[in-house]
Amino acid sequence: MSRYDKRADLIVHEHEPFNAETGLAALADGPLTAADAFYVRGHGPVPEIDPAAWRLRVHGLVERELELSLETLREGFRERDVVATLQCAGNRREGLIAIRDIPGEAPWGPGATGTAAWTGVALADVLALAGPLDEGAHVGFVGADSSPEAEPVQPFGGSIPLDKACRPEVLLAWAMNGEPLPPVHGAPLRVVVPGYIGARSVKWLERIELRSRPWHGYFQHVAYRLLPEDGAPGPGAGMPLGLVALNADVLSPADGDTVAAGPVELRGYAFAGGERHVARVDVSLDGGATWSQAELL
Ligand SMILES: Nc1nc2c(c(=O)[nH]1)N[C@H]1C(S)=C(S)[C@@H](COP(=O)(O)O)O[C@H]1N2
Ligand SMILES: [Mo]
Repeated sequence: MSRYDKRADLIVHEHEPFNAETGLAALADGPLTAADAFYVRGHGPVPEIDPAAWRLRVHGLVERELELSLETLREGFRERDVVATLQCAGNRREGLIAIRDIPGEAPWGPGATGTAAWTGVALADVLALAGPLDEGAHVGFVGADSSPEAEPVQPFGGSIPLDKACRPEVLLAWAMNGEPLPPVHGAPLRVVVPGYIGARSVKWLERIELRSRPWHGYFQHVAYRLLPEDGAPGPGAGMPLGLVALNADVLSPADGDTVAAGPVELRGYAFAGGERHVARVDVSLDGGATWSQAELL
């Protein structure tokens, strides 16, 4: 066990704030990723939160402002379970950096992703109680952590469109794989937005703000954006990232491994956010010259 009760086989990119990806063997182990193997992406120190004093504020373009304790969330709303993949927008950045450097960003391999069973309440149920006003088109989330990486220094935040927020798979979660949510993963409560880049699944959630426009904070208006080839990062430059783009990787055998002649069982993942389900997987053994459809086991 290392820091934050993580297994020793995590690949640590940064110690403070703690940033580490799931070991490839752990990721290839099965469809669910154990909490002690799950990747961690943080932009500031893990905040210390007293769960008894903690409240979730829901405000902005709503009929009724809410202030909810954990007890009210647990007792006042229907509990739901969702199995969902989180994937950092920086997943597999190592491969991009091999082509052109991305200054100041960690060279994440294919392990900045993981799938867990999350338990909590549907964001939609909480929003229904608050009553979004007609002008409310985006749902903003703010965490309790403060990020010195942001300009100016500010809490981590982001937003998703209201129509996504009202879908039943978007959770306010207090448990991960049947255990209380670990502090490093956002306890006492985090958002889980299946299909969107991990950055929208805000940890240590303190505030939900109904807005007419997308989130204007650093982590959506400046960072986590897609830039044209010759574009420079800056406020509003490029387009905000949203749904995770279709991507895939082979986890085992590892790059450079020698394998015996004959059939080889490959392990890996293919994932696309939103309604674009992965229909098939093709494999090339000759660097992309020819492809054959994989038989999925
Ligand atoms: N409050 C807060 N929420 C956050 C972050 C953060 O730094 N602070 N990082 C985001 C990013 S970029 C990702 S990829 C996921 C990672 O979630 P995990 O650390 O539980 O794997 O959390 C997101 N939520
Ligand atoms: Mo991320």
